[in-house]
Amino acid sequence: MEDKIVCITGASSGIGWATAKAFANQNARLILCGRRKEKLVELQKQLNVDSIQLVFDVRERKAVFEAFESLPDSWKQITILINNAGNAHGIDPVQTASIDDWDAMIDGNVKGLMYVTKAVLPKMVEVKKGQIINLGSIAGKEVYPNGSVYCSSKFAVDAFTSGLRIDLNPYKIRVGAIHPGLVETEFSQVRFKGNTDRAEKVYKGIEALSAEDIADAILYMANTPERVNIADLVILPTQQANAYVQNRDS
Ligand code: NDP
Ligand code: 8X3
Repeated sequence: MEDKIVCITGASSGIGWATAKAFANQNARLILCGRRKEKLVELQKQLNVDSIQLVFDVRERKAVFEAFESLPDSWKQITILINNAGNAHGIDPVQTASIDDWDAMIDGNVKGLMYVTKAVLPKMVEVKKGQIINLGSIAGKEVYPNGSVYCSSKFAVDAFTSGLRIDLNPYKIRVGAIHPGLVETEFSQVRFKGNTDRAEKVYKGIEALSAEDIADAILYMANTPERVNIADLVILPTQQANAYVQNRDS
């Protein structure tokens, strides 16, 4: 990975953070993105590789493009883009859910991922080389109760990934997605707006996946020979059968 520039959105926490560490262990050069600059600084201190940070909100279209334009020339040719930034906000039936939560999920998980892709793509297309790995979810394969809009956002990531793979086929750019089940990160803290009791219940009685489990899989996708494109990877905890069937220890 020494000659590779890997851009990770949502590097300030969870899966993105673990992925940055996994790629750093392989000596990749890293572009670390997120809104919380202090977290990115903390991460950079733990990495022994050349890295740079881009602080922006993926929902802010102008900020996304300005961020990538601001990269020094020696960082502009991104080899691997990991579109990981995203979150769930709330878990409610449509009739009572908050529209602000919907906006946060659709604008961040869907439009934000598209903006970042659009900002990074021209250089990949120019050299006919690159790889894009999107973070979908089991929630983008099956809908679960009270998750209609988060699930919609991840179904959109799945569809966008498939479409992008078709569009980029002439350019030999690899496009794939990874769809985890329950991963224990800050995800549920964000979903339940800091209500730790509700967040902890999500992982009670189940050995959830770790962020490192997903980082390992992302690294695997990136390390396959260039003739190989892992297009779609669903990863569940052993105690989870699908988006809504789980075998919890009592
Ligand atoms: P975390 O909450 O731990 O991390 C989310 C990351 O996304 C943070 O680094 C956050 O950075 C960034 N982010 C969120 N919103 C924005 C935004 N508007 N602009 C820029 N960055 C943003 O959650 P996970 O690591 O678990 O989630 C990572 C991805 O994995 C998400 O796309 C999520 O949907 C997906 N996923 C998670 C699963 C789980 O069970 N945890 C399962 C399946 C998929 P900051 O706040 O600094 O901006
Ligand atoms: C995160 C997994 O099941 O909480 O995408 O939606 S789930």
